[in-house]
Amino acid sequence: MATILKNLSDYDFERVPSGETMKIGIVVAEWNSEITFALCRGAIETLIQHGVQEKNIVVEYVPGSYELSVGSQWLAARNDIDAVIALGCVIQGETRHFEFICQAVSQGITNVSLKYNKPVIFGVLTTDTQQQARDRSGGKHGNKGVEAAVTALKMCEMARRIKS
Ligand code: RBF
Repeated sequence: MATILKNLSDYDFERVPSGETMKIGIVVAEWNSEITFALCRGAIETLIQHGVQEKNIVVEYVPGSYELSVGSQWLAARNDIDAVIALGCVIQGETRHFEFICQAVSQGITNVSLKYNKPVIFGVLTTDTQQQARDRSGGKHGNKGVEAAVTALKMCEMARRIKS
């Protein structure tokens, strides 16, 4: 469904697995921190609502979205972490940095996920404007951090079921 029609915070609460026994890593880009810290708050609140214990949420910060790949890799490499959520915000500027960063981080976290055989969730907003990013980090289109947290819990449950 196109994002414009979807509220990123809308989901069926009952269909989200319990996170009681799960340990989740979150890596947050500091670039556009007004947005990314709001994504992080949304993710943490959602994880806690679904039973993840605060001590089982590990948050680390990297300078920008480009660094999310290696930051995710360092967390994914830890045996005790079930899934990693990568949170960033890349806003279209006047240069081609946007394309390079988006391409690098999307490919990078996919590689980490496949290398470590565990979920690494793409919680990166890629928008034309700051306002579009605000709308998706707790504004009128919800919060992508919430969506990322729900995705992490669903994928953790699937991994445990299939891999065990
Ligand atoms: N990082 C982001 O997370 N979001 C951005 O919108 C963003 N824009 C950038 C624009 C330019 C021109 C540059 C040089 C960097 C930008 N970065 C951005 C930072 C990037 O992800 C990375 O931290 C730095 O390039 C250092 O590797």
